[in-house]
Amino acid sequence: MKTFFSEDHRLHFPQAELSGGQFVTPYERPSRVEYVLARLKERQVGEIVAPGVVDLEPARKLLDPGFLAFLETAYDDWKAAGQGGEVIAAGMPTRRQRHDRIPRNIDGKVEYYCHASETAITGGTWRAAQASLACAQAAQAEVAAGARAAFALCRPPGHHATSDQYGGYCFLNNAAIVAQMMRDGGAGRVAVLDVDFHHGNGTQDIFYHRGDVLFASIHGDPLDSYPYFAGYADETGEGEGEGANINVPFGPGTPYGPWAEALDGVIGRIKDWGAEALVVSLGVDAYKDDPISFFKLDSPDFLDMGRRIGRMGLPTVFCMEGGYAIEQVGVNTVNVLEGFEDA
Ligand code: OKP
Ligand code: ZN
Repeated sequence: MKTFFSEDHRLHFPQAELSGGQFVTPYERPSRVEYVLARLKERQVGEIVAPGVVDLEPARKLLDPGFLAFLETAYDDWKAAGQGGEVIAAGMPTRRQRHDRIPRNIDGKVEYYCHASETAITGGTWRAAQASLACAQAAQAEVAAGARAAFALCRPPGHHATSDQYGGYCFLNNAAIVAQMMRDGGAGRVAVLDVDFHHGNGTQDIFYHRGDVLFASIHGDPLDSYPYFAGYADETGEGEGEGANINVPFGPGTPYGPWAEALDGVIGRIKDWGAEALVVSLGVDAYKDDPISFFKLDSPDFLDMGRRIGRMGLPTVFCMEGGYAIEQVGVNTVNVLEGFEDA
């Protein structure tokens, strides 16, 4: 299958991430994708192609236009206000506060549109986020044109971004936008399968009330892991969306056995529901040595995961999400794609 990749991801590389009370080099760093590219070439998975220009129209329709306008100028506005460093939210709207008024002050706007302060915005973040989305859109177009599958090597990732908040290293929800574009392209029902270690709270939130896009995720129990305030099994969707949201949380140390059993369960439900197309939020941080996660999947498990997904037989767009055991990110990611292809 083809990979869509843009060098512009490099424009997003904050100096630091707030982690454990210290500023550390961000886990979500440019070198992550180098390992994926190297492995794709080594295994000759397929052509690696630069995407066309981003189309923000689908994003404007699906997400809050005010949020997009904020992202576009946040860094410049921050600098214009005399702030010394990169854009970092020091606070966020809390329980019982006003969520219906958007501050005029840029510092306040940042707090309003952010849900996790580990994630900084730099001068190149907006362009990198758009390039990441462009990769996802090019992969979607490839599948719309008849390819069985395509891989969007997105960076920065997207699944924690909601329609109006960034955080968790994510700015634009690539997978959600692709799912909507598949709907607009004629697929009656689209499923998003999120295999990243972290719950895809952004994608869940965007489709929670909708019956035409199903979201399913296997992830670290929110009692024990970021994003903490979403991802419980009793979040099943609301209104039209009731029954179209599936969460399978697991605790620390979970190996591939139960994980794969959950995947089969989720796949069965996606089939029964009648999905016509699939988006995979492909994070490989369920890997045993991932520095910020706690599952125990091994590299061959990712091959098996890909096979199971491939046997669904659906047109599929893979969007890269997380994976921070840098040197293994390539092997694990490409294993999923290879498993998928020889399913
Ligand atoms: C993004 B994706 C590290 C805590 C990190 C944010 C994790 C974002 C993961 N001290 N918290 O889902 O891989
Ligand atoms: Zn993750």
